[in-house]
Amino acid sequence: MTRLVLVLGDQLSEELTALAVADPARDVVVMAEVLEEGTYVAHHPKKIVLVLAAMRKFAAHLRGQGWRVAYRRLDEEGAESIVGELLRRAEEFGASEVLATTPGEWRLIRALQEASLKVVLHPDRRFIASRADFADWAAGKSQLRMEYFYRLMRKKTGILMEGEAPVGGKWNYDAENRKAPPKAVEVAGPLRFEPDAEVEEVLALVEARFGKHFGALRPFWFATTRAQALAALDHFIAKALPRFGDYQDAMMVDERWLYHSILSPYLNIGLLSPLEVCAAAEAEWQAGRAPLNAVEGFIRQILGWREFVRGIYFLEGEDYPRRNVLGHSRALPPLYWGAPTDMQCLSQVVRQTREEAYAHHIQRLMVTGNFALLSGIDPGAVREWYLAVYADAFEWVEAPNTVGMSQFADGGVVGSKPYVSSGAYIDRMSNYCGSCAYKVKHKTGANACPFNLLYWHFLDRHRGRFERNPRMGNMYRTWDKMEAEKREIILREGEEFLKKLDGGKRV
Ligand code: FAD
Ligand code: DLZ
Ligand code: SF4
Repeated sequence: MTRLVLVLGDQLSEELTALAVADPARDVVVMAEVLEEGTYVAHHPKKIVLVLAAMRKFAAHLRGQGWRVAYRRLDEEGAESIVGELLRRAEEFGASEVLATTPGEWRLIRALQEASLKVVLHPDRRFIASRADFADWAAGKSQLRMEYFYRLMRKKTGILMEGEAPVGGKWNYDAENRKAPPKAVEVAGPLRFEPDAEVEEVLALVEARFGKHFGALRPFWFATTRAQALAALDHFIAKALPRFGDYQDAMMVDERWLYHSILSPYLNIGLLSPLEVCAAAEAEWQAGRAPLNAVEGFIRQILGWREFVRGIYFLEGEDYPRRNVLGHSRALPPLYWGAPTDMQCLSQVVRQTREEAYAHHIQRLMVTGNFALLSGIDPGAVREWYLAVYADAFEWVEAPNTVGMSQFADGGVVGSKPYVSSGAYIDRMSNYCGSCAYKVKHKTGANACPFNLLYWHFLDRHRGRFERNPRMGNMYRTWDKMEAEKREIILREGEEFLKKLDGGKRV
């Protein structure tokens, strides 16, 4: 009997488990563009185009390989949910069983498990650590730290290893990866691809259906095939990787890419595999064309962080994305949706997010994330924002980064302390402050950088939770040493700033 083989929009890989266990002579691949996946959050239009265009091209690729593919385009007759489409196709093909690769989101896993159809979920093997590997590693540990998991992944893959030891004698070269912004950036960013007729068709469709979502649709230049994604990988490895390490944390006015790879959208929808990306970077070091600090720093993000956060997402369970241990409840201010702001750092990051569906890690963590955490914004609203606005955002990777790393809403599962800073950190790592209406060196007063006020406001209001954290004791000692009058002014001005934010006023 015919079986259906489900391939989701972020499962565009030939080595997908559901394809491996299916039989092209007997089974039908089901792929479906559905309204529900485009609107469960209001995804950035560029992200929707990326997913739909890459889905269409992957379907053609599978047909070329001999698969029968039942593909539903959004403007064709059909159901508006994945499960609805499966039911419709089951009837059409007289199928009663679905082979699926476990989705990267609890929402969809539950929908498939609850469908009135037999759905067999196979593990997603496109990761270096399986869910079971991660659970075994985590068992019995009171604290899970990325660094130790990363070492295990290095040993498992043999990447940057000499026998049992790390090459160069150190596991981690992070200390060499924190340079302030360079004078100029020598790479013109990622490889861009002119939309072909098929992408143009999707652009028109997305404009008509999702035109009101936050984000600029054009210019659209993402890779939409594996061949293009491989070309983007080669471009990054040759042009930007050697300097990736040095400037990994730097931020610059009107410089969107610096030496970052912009490969996460391709990794996350399956056009590239994590291991091939790491191997390409390692080969560049072996050939003497990229230094170890850059290559190790880059590989750590993928072999370490990417695998670690996925492990956390599945280990922690379905409620994880909704955690809120700090009890934050403030509404997300309109500036996150592009309302004008005088804060240059936020203005730069939000503008770039709107135009490119991209911001690099430190922009997400130390600008938009830091501001939301210091201001006490509801982490649920923050999570929805990140899930909507970035082309690489899928819940398994987005939630631990947002709820955990950025908002500390998980109480310390991902990070041992909250990532908070005053304006001084942003000033050190960027050139934003020089052109800001606020003064980063002012601690109080009308022009004081809001991060300077909110930083102490945050520490003060969460004293009970963080005072005894060994990594935060210094901060409290500095606060306590300040004159009482100054502390009072900071707290009062911080409060006034938050009132302004709540009132929807420009900040
Ligand atoms: P590079 O700087 O070139 O890094 C190389 C690769 O490492 C990335 O492509 C990515 O695959 C991986 N990587 C780096 N950091 C992380 C990380 N913390 N977690 C997982 N993988 C990582 N990444 C996503 O892929 N999807 C998300 O939805 C997402 N949401 C985030 C939300 C917040 C609040 C924060 C702080 C980070 C988030 N990240 C997310 C992690 C990181 O910001 C992006 O992976 C990175 O900016 C992607 O750009 P890039 O490809 O140029 O990365
Ligand atoms: C993100 C996305 C969008 C916008 N649209 C679709 C779609 O129409 N069909 C589909 O199969 N997948 C889509 N996706 C990706 C899914 O949302 C993703 O597979 C789940 O969130 C699980 O990670
Ligand atoms: Fe951001 Fe403050 Fe610097 Fe302005 S002064 S760019 S608000 S950190």
